[in-house]
This record gives sequence, C-alpha cells and structure tokens, in this order.
Amino acid sequence: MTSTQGDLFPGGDRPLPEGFRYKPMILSDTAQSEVVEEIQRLPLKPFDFHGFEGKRRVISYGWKYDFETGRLTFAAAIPTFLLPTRAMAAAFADIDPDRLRQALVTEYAPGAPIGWHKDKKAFGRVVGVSLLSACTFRLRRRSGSKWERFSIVAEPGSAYLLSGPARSEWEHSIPPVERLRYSITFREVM
Ligand SMILES: O=C(O)CCC(=O)C(=O)O
Repeated sequence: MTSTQGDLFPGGDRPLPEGFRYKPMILSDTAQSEVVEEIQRLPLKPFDFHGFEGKRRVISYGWKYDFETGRLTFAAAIPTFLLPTRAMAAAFADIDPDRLRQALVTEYAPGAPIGWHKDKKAFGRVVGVSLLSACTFRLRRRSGSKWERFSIVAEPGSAYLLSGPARSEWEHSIPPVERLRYSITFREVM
C-alpha cells in the first residue's frame, strides 16, 4: 500500500512534488533477498562527513563525491550484482542505465536517520531503491516563511525518482528507521 501525507494539509491526498516519482515493488521479494545478501558482504564504512561519522554505513561505486575536494573521483566499478537493479531503476525513471554512473549503497541500522539535504550538484537525477524495510521519505521546500512538506512511505522493493524541482528545490530526509534498511542510490553523472 502506498501512503502519502503532506504536513500542511494533513489527511488529504496531495499531488507529488513536481519531478518526484514513486513506484512500489520494482524488485520482487526474491530479487531483494539476493541483492541484500550480496550487500551484506560489502565492506561498508561509517559515513564520514568532515570528520563526523553518521549512523549510516556506506560504500560508493562508479563515481564518488569527495567531501574534502568537492569533486567527483572514480571509486570502483559498479559490481555486476547491482546492474539488474540499476536497469530496473533506470527503466522506472526513463533514464539510460549507463547514465546512472554512481551507485551508493547505504545501511541504516535501527535508529539511523538521514538529515535534510539536497544531493550534490555534481550529480543529475537521482533514483533510490529501498530494501528490506520501509522508511518515511520526507521532502520539504521553502514557501515564503513556511515549509511546504510532503512525505511518502518508501516500501521495501520500491523506487523513487528525484528530478526537476524535486531534485533542485526540495530537500529530503528520512527520520530514524525502525528496522534495518538498505538503500541503493543511483545518481546520474553527466
Ligand atoms: O536512503 C535513501 O533512500 C536516501 C539516501 C540519500 O538521501 C542520500 O544518500 O543522500
């Protein structure tokens, strides 16, 4: 089931922010289990932002954003086990899979959040795939002196797309997850 809630108009079904798309079950339960099994063998490291370690563990493939230099550097080739998921994410988003040249794998232990942010401008469109457990995916943007808000439950196996204003104007965040969650964030590199 898909549920959405806008905090400014609670209870009402509201249009998605322009450029945001969501689709449940782009990956079957079996495909998810296979991907999660492979992810759990990867050498994930605590997310390090200017010396502050987040509660998430991550690994980047393809291109990686270097927070010290503010540039993209080549990490390692995207592992072959991620390519079918990338193909499905790309088909959902109507993007050539070869343009999704970064794959960021993130582990959220129970209680781990990600704060409000926009992805770096070095990247283009962003397609996120959720695995293993659901999270609340929140978006917000300034509207005069208030925030315009939108949230959606991102189910395991689902994908979302950030493009257009949803990518350039809206920030996004995930409050602390209840159960172990993985995500694969495919980002377009021009
Ligand atoms: O886990 C997710 O789906 C969101 C990831 C994200 O926003 C990020 O890494 O910048």
